Amino acid sequence: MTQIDDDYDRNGYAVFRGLLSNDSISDIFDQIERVFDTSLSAIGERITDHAGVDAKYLQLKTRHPEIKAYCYNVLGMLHGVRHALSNETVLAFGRKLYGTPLLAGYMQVRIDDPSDDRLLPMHQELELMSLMNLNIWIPLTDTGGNRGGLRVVPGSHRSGLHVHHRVEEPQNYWSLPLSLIDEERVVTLDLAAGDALVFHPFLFHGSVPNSSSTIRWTLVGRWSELNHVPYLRSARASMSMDRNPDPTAPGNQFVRQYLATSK
Ligand SMILES: O=C(O)CCC(=O)C(=O)O
Repeated sequence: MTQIDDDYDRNGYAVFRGLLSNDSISDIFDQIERVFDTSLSAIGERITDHAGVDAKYLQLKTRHPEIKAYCYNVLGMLHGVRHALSNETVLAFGRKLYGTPLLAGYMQVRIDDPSDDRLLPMHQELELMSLMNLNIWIPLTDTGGNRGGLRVVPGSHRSGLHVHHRVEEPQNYWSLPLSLIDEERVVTLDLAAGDALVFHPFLFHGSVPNSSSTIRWTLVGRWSELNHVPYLRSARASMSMDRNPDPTAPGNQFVRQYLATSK
């Protein structure tokens, strides 16, 4: 067993240090900036060449929030982003973990500016094709300290699948019940740009506010394994699972064994 295997098994997450080189990170930022330049110039906004990617993002966000949202949707499709989130070392780890080929799920670039308008509460990673998946979170800027990042509860992946409910704060999103979160066990991860965090779908995790004056940039990807995919088990199943999957729904028979309350 390697250190990565051991960490993942015990804590529900592990870190591949220095997975992306500085050159790869620069290349991804260049691609992101090209997306912003394309929109800015198409809508007649002035582009200051050396403004940098942060300023261009904030320019769009302040002046054209709808186009900014469209750019956000497109960034996860950039080839540099897909390439980084399909790193062979990480995927080999996932294939060994689950013993099946992996299905590509939602890939995104997260942009957390100091307004903190995208913070996620503590949750498990659900609503994917499979109940079981490998999640990859790669900061493009150093995290921890006052730039915030991700907080997790080590070992929480062993507690099973929990019911989530919708909360308005910090964002209209799904949250684990607060009573489940023992704040004394919460760890804020301190990762360098280019490190890759891999984590189990049941790991309790959520955002840490960005109290710096800079933007936190992160790549996030999800890979589903094949053995817990309702869509492959019933012609009446949807392609993505529900946030709170019903064990009696088509193709969901396996869900019952993971429900936290059944333990
Ligand atoms: O990066 C963050 O702040 C949170 C990301 C996260 O929890 C997720 O994508 O599921």
